[in-house]
Amino acid sequence: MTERTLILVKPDGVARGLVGEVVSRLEAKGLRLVAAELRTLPRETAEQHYAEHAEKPFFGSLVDFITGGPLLALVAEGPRAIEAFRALAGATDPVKAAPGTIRGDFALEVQNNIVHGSDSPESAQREIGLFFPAL
Ligand code: IDP
Repeated sequence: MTERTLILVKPDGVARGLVGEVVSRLEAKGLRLVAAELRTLPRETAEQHYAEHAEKPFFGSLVDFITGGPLLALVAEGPRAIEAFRALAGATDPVKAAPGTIRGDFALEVQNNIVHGSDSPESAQREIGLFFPAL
């Protein structure tokens, strides 16, 4: 059964020239791109996207970071796409992420961890609706 997931190459990933690397890895895995757009997020969209973290101490910094430059928003699909991309991304904390994963290979700081991938079918539906309402 095909599933869709929302993926972001966050502003740190775009600034560091890692868009090609991320897209190449997900395509090599067999995920298929359905939508892609480079954009700078308004604060309101960022706050909605990360609403579950609104009470966390790092929320303000996270919103500053994710709105601080262009990001690449993607929708990809494939069998178990959500879990498949989370496995490619690696653990949230890049120091704990396994080498061979995107975060494990390219990041050191928990906030600036290169990519986002939806974590459940409910999140994917909500996030795809937020970023690509026409899909
Ligand atoms: P995920 O992106 O692996 O799903 P979440 O726990 O949902 O991880 O956190 C969302 C994002 O918030 C992370 O990807 C990271 O950018 C940031 N973040 C998470 N925990 C911290 C923290 O302790 N300090 C700063 N930023 C954090």
